[in-house]
Amino acid sequence: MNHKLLNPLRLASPWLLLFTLLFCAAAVAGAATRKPNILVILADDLGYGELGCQGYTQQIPTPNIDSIVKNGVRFTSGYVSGPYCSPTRAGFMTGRYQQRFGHEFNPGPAQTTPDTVGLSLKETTIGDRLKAAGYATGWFGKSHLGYAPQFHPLKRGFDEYFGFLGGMHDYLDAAGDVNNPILRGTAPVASLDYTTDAFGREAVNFIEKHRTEPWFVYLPFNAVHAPLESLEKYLSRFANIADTKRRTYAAMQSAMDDAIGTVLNKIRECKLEEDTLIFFFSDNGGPTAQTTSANGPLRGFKSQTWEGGIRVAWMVQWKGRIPAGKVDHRPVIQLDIHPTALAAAGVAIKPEWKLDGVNLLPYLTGEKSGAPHEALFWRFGQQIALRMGDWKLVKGAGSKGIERSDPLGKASTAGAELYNLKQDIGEKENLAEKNPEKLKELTAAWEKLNSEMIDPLWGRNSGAAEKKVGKKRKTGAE
Ligand SMILES: [Ca+2]
Repeated sequence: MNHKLLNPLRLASPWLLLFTLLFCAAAVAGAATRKPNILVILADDLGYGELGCQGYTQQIPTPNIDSIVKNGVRFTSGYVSGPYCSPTRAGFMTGRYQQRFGHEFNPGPAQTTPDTVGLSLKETTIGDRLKAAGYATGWFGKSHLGYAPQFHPLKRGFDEYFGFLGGMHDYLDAAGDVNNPILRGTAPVASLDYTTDAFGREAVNFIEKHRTEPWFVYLPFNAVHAPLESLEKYLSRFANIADTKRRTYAAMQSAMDDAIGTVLNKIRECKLEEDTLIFFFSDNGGPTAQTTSANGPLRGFKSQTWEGGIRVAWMVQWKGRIPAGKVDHRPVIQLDIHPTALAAAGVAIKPEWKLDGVNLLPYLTGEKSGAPHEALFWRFGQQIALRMGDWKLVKGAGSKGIERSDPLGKASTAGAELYNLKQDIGEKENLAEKNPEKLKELTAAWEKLNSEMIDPLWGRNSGAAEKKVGKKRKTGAE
């Protein structure tokens, strides 16, 4: 009896062991080759100086955003390719300088924007490419890349969309502007609690739904863009701030940090932290006079090619894959996110895509030393800039911040100033006369890049176009 019973067991054991080993090996291999999730968090009009981790204004705690820096790398010279909302978003989406395809300025409000104005259909988005690589793709928040149906996020590589198509939105009223409603897919939603909470919640739900497959979440908050609106639950945190405007701004930034916390917690809860590459940046610098959003030591504001318009909070996290708690002073730009995400996803980057962005992964891991870019380029109407090493060539606007008084005309390097940002982060001392050779070198580099760009396909918003929106809430302008 025993003999007969034991025999099959004796036979079964080696097979069982073999199958167990094969199963475990397959599981390990599967885990190692799992494509990482990609999370891109974009703040709107957040000044360089505002977050706790940036080390300047310490008035508004941002523990959740700061945790990205604690777990990853903060770039002190992190840039965006536009000093304004839509151009920066076009650059991020394509990984290319937006002036290559004429997207130099914002589309205007829905009522005055022609159906042809939006992110060029000749361009391929990061959503298109990650979707083709098998990713579930979700976009939760602002678009600002065109209103016509062909520009809708669902047509640009995204499976799911919840947000609005204009440049700004009421935080509390879903239908505050019939021309720019909050949409689920393409259908206006009936109610809204608070855009910041809602966008975070939608991202969390998407991650939960797709936890077992690779996903890409693009989370562009309208916070902390105007209008200044918040909820009592956030305002009550800042009872110590007497100034109403500043208090409301603080509440908005705090709400955004909370919403980001819910997303990061969901990733942790799903045990996906080591499988998720996370980026955070702002689309342009702070318009301090309008919202109080401050740019720390930087000169200038949103809409300018001074550092205050284009240098932003910029950080990346990939637990277990890139260093934690590191501060990196090498210049990077939001164009880099596109190729970096693709490289992480195992997508081979083709030269014919003509990306301006650089895959930062080897620079983050230390595999490559040196600077990712020889030079960074800006053109915004007649404002120009170029950064090369510690040096910056710049022809900036006046000192007021958002201005629409730039005369039309071609940009040129005539009269451009020269600064050494390592010694002079505030762009106070123009060194052009003292360093004619350096001025010449940077001018030549700007002219070369500029010769590759095309003229803007549409002009800068005019005040007149905005007035046409009427007294109801302003929407698409900024
Ligand atoms: Ca913006």
